[in-house]
This record gives sequence, structure tokens and C-alpha cells, in this order.
Amino acid sequence: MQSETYNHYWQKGWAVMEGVFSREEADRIAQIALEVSTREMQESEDSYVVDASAGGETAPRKIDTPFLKRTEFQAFVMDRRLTQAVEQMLGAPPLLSGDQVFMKPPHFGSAKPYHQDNFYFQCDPGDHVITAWIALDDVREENGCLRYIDGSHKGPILPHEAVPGEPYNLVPPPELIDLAKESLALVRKGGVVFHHSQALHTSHRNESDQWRRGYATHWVTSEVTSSNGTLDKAYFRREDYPVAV
Ligand SMILES: O=C(O)CCC(=O)C(=O)O
Repeated sequence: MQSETYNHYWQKGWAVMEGVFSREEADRIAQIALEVSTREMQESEDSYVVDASAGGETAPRKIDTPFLKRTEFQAFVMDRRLTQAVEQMLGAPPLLSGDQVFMKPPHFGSAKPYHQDNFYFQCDPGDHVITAWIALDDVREENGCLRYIDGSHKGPILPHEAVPGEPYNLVPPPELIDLAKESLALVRKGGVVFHHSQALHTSHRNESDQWRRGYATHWVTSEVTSSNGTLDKAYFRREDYPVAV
């Protein structure tokens, strides 16, 4: 990893690394994600899984625990090109705690409001918890790139409250989010955006003709504990947790 990427991560709380996977590898995983999410959508009305427009149309929103659903996902996220990059960022061997695929269909995918992952995870130390978000499409402003508040990982975990009608979206009070410090994380298909557990981040609605799918993997080190049981079902605790290859 270039020291520029590492320094950017620790100074701003996030960083982009292009070309971790090939475009073909990303395409293959994106296709499987589409199959899985389309099937799950047909079987569920859960708002975590299904995005609904005001007009009542639906589209896939998210795949929860993809790692547990297809061996192809497991092999993808346990690839050494990814685990080595995460290890370099953390400075210690990374353990996969959880994952999810955020689907954002063209002209549909809804916004994910500002939040800090560590409000959900309640992990300590926060510096040892990182998300590696793998771009399964070319990610631009128009199709809903990730956006970060630079340096917010150095601040406290803010209070979060549920957005009315969206129980899965907990957000801090808007006056605590300094939008003057917002940066856009543009990344090409196969690249990875890393973010610190306390970095404030968001993504807007997909306003474009192109998909925007992101595979978020959450990693911790062996030092990390959680006060709310987040790690009880962490993948690295499973007997069948695979070694990185
Ligand atoms: O993919 C998105 O739009 C949101 C991702 C996110 O919030 C995360 O990876 O923590």
C-alpha cells in the first residue's frame, strides 16, 4: 500500500485504493449479488431488504450477511489482496466480523443518511475497527458515492436517532455534521474505500442510469470488544471461518 493512502486514511478517516480486484471479478460478484437480492426481495417485504418508491415500486436495497449465503462471497472477501490491505491499515491481523451488500439500483437506490458505524457496533478501541467497501460498479457522484466528513473519526461517537419510517437508519443531529468538511469518495469498479468506524459517512440517492453496488466488509483486530454484543455472532468466531487465500 502506498503511504499516501495510509496517511489519508489516518488523517481524514477514509481512503480509496483502486484496482484491488479486477473489473471482471467485481462484475461476477455484482451479478451474484443481483441474483441473491432479487430472490430475497421476492420472499420478503422487510424494509431492510427492499427499497420502495413513493409510487409503490420496489427494488433490492441490501443483502445482509452475504458471507453466510454464497461461497463465492466468502472467497471474495477472504482474498489476500483485500485482507493484506486491511492489515496494513490496522497494523494487526484483521478478523472479519460482518458484511453487507448495499444495492443502489439506477434512478432508485435511496440515500443512506449520515451515521457512524461505531454507534451501531459499540466497539472499543474504535481505531481497530475498519470497513472495507468494495466497489462492484464504477462509483461516481451521480450514482451515489460514499461521502465523508473529513477528520470526523477523531471526534466522539455522536448520539443517533431513528429517521421516521426508516428504523434501519439512525442519524446524528444535523447541527453536529460539518458539511463544509464533506469529501466525495469516487472509486472505480474493483477498487476499495476504507473507512474508520467513527468516520461520519453518507450516500445520496442514485440519480443515474447505472447501478451502484457496494460490498461492505467490517473488520476488527483481536483486541476489540463490544459493549452491545456486536461481536457475539462475528464470522471470525465461527468454527468454519476460512483462512485468507
Ligand atoms: O453503501 C452505502 O451507500 C452505505 C454504506 C455504509 O454506510 C457502510 O458501508 O457503512
